[in-house]
Amino acid sequence: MKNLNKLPTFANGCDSLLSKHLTDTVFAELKDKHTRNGFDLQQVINSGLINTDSSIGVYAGDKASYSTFSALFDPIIESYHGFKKTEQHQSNFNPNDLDAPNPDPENNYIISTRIRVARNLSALPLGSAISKRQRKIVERLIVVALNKLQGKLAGTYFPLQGMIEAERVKLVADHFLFKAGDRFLEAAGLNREWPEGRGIFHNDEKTFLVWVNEEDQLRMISMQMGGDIKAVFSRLSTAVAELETALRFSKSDHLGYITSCPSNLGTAMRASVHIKLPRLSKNMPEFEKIAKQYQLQIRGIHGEHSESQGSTYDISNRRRLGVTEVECVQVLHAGVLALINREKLF
Ligand code: ADP
Ligand code: ILO
Repeated sequence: MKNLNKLPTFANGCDSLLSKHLTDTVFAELKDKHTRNGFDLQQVINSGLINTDSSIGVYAGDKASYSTFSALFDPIIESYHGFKKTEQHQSNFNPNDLDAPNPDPENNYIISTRIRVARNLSALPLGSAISKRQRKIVERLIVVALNKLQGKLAGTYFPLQGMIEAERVKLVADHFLFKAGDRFLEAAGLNREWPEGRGIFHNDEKTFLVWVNEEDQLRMISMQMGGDIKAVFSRLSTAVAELETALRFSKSDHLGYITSCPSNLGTAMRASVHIKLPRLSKNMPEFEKIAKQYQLQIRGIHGEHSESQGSTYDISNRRRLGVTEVECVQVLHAGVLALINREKLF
């Protein structure tokens, strides 16, 4: 891609972290830089330039993007996660340290719980800068590792290419599979040669799933109906530890696990519940106030950038870097309890 020659302007109303942090000085410092994989500033910011409704607007093409373009990534990372460039990320994925009894044992509010982490292989570029050949290698390495899983985690890999369309649509509608054609990923170069090299692995019960070569090379997902957050966390912790024995994931002491989007750095964990809040959701300012207090994000039930349906929302931890895996989930648990308690008072 060609380097930019002047500071891009952002449409009125554009509120992305990119538009806030791409100042004249930062632009001048970065405009001629690129990583060893040839990833340049145009590629870092293209998604945010095209999609002016982006909340973040940047993607990394490789681990080196975070250092080469640190003048832009560091302030974005600090704004999103409240994590300073002098800090070190800490991890704790031990379920014994999680205190999370089911906040809704009678199943009145929580429909389902899902926790995912993103990972990328350390030897290869991230999806925005990867070649078609390298993407196939990534898929092969991951499938070999997945095929070694045993017991309840054992399952089958289904490549996207050749999948029956009705089956794909059903997997998406049932919240198991990623959507096709995401415009944010498209502009970031993450959809090149779609659907080649992409696919989904899942066990028979569809409680453990792995997305291959979507925004990140792996999205490992544990999910089940109801609000047993600890069971979901424990399953994911076991699965990730097993896969980590077979695959070398990209990480750094400072940023934790390396991901395509800076919002996913660190734990790369998004822990969510689908929750019905018919009364509280009629009072959005109060709903949003409680979510903000617990640093939770509110999404629609068909994922990011989707609308809610029938007063059911996707509630998840917003911060992923500078907090441990246990803390991400502890925050979700506390926030969900607070939301349920408020809903009961109406
Ligand atoms: P990500 O979790 O990777 O950030 P999305 O927000 O796009 O991605 O969500 C991916 C899919 O996971 C969507 O179909 C969404 O509805 C589903 N999902 C998220 N949280 C839950 C949940 N708690 N229960 C069931 N499905 C969920
Ligand atoms: N690039 C999009 C999405 C950012 C956060 N979400 C994900 C899936 N990485 C934006 O800036 O709104």
